[in-house]
Amino acid sequence: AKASQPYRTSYHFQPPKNWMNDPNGPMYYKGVYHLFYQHNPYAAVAGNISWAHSISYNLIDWMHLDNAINPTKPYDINGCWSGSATILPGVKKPIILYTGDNFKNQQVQNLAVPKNMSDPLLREWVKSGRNPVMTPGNGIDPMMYRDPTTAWRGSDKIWRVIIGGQINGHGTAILYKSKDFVNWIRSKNPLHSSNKTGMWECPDFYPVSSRGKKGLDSSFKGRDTKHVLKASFGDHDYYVIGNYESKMDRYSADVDFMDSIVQLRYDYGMFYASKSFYDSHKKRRILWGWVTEADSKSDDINKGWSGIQSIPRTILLDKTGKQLVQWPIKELEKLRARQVSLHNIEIKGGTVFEISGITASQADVEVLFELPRFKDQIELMDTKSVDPQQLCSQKNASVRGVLGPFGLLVLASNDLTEQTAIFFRIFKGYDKFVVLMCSDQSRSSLKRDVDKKIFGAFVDVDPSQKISLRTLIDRSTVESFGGKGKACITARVYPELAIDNKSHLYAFNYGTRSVRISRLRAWSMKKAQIVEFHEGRKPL
Ligand code: DQQ
Repeated sequence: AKASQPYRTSYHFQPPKNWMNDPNGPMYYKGVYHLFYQHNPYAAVAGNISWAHSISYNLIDWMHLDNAINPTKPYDINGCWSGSATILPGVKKPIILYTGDNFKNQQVQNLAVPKNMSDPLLREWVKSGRNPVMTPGNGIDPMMYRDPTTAWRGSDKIWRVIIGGQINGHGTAILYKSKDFVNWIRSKNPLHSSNKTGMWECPDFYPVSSRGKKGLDSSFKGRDTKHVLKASFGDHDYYVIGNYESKMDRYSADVDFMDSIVQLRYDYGMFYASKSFYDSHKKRRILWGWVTEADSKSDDINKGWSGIQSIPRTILLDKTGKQLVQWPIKELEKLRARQVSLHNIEIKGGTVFEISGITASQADVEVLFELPRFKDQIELMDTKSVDPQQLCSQKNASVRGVLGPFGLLVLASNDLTEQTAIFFRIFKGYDKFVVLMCSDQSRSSLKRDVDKKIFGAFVDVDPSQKISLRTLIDRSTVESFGGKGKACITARVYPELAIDNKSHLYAFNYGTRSVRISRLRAWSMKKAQIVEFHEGRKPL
């Protein structure tokens, strides 16, 4: 691996080296957070997939342990693929369900449990003698049958789990039930399916509260809850919100997958194969997602690593009930160091100014924008039929409008040759004003062979109120939250000039009208402690 590592992140989770993809089996168990992940122990490219394992006490500082599950058996010899952990009540023991790619390259589902319950870190895991516990058959394509969710238990005490699949060409959440977690019976009907999508990878299914700010355990039953179903396909994590009726195991989505132009995604940038878990300690639901690289395979081999995890996010149902809101976990704030603040500053149309005094390559920035009064002078847009990503690509950061683009230029070189722009634009839609959020990577690096695709999303906020933006900058990662977490966009960038202390942060407004920053706070971020375990190392 390269000695100089300008792109290695400082506070996003990464293995010491080599390939990482999906987060697996996240859980909180007896004071310890566990994260497993898809890992190639031998190279910075996909292959030899095993379950690597790390632990933490705060979800920010991590200790890497030995792999928890390796491909060793006929039923998983071609890879130990994604899966989830469930904490069995009563005995209070965690159990993992994962997909094995077997000796015939068929996908089957397997169990693993901790070898030694008195080890607080649960370092060793053993596979069940009953594996595989679920196998394809009866209309299931053995190549499209994977990624079991955390199980949930109905009032009938029966466990349920869904497996991602494709049946008759349709994305499907295949449902299984079990009394003892070992003998699983496939239900006649899937929990849900869609004829508008293909294969569903890494499904997730969980309740969210329509009142209050607490997360819910996967088995929670009670009033004022909705259920979220997430599926990963076409490079994105899409979700629907709906009602789950556990007696009949019927799920109905309020607005189904791909049914409207509003296709809800956790993140409108790079974020895939995510998984959530219920943190019983802090009563919240936390989401992890895999953020892949946007550079080339040979760059990855050269760097010696590929893939990071998003900052864990708390997920709640928005008060409209129509979407989720996500926010970086509170614990991240402990890494905030030097702070700069600005109040009530006007940014005239066509201007840029530098926000100095912090390490711009490693920062947490929160801004509140306030717009002047406006009515009809702004651009009309048929926002009901336009794809926000396309809109951001056509109207990138250099295209001037009336209200917008305004926002931040991050990981920018001092002459702005390199810059990643996260910004808003306001349009007049049919019946209301619409806020577009973009993350423009097109000028992020002088390097070729890097995917510089632009990302975009509509943010369901009223632009006559203040518009908030939080951006986490971490060397090659730009993770942005618009409208207090109503729209998230994660991007990977590889500047050549704007690295380390040559990296700058700016605020800009290329609209013709001026806008105000009613408040801006930016912090230098410390490095998280992400270390390798060895006997005798003192706990974090
Ligand atoms: N990654 C795993 C599969 C899953 C895919 C293999 C999603 O289980 O479907 O590494 O990224």
